[in-house]
Amino acid sequence: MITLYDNKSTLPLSHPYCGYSPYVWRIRFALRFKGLAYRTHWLEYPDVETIAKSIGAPPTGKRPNGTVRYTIPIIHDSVTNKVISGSFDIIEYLDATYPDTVQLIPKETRLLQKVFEEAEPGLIIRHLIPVVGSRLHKSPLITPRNQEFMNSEAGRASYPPPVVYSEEQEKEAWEKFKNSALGDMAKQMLDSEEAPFVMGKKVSMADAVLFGRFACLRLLWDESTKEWKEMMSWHGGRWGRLFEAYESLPQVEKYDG
Ligand SMILES: N[C@@H](CCC(=O)N[C@@H](CS)C(=O)NCC(=O)O)C(=O)O
Repeated sequence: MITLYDNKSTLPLSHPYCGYSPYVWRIRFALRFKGLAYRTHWLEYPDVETIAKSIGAPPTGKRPNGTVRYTIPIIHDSVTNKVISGSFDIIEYLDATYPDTVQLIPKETRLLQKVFEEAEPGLIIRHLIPVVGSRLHKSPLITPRNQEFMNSEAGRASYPPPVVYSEEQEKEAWEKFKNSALGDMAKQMLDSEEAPFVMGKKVSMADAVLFGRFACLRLLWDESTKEWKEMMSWHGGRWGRLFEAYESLPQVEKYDG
């Protein structure tokens, strides 16, 4: 069985949306499409490095001060006894280890998938910062230890500083997120009810990247909110169809806390 290491919110551990890391959601997306069962090992940010080292997960980068940075997602696969970190590497590992499952990084598109993943901060995140900026840091859904991490220097590699934006700035940010970030992208994509994915009918890593970002927003704007409903209806409902494609698949998550 695969164990996925994820960061918890204050929601119950059995709640399907307890985790909110966009990068971990990429893996949940991949595992669901691949039909691979997994359980979650919940942690909080200050535990990531200790746990990563204890299970032999490699760091995924460096902090601005030059020290190594350990991140989630991490997976441990008990079948192969391998531990992998970094969302791209994890999905590539899953493709290679389970070749009969849906391949999210088809070899001939590897560079394109990688470039898309690396372009995401410029395409989406920069527009999202003022949208979530004020809310995220004070959300009661963030555990106190995670709040502390997010407000610390170490947290800067994962989170923007806790700037408070005016209502006007937030409104403008939503428009830019909708029209510049997602709208410009949607214009370049196939537009058909039967083809909800970046590559049309074929799901890939690029969809995991987009899905992950929306799934992270769902912590702040859950499905009952006007914001979520609007997001899912934007651009002909294509983001909604991406979620429907995921939700329509059998659950592979084992919620044992
Ligand atoms: N390139 C990594 C990035 C993962 C990442 O940034 N994870 C954040 C959580 S959203 C993290 O673990 N941050 C912990 C830290 O910076 O100490 C991936 O794709 O998996």
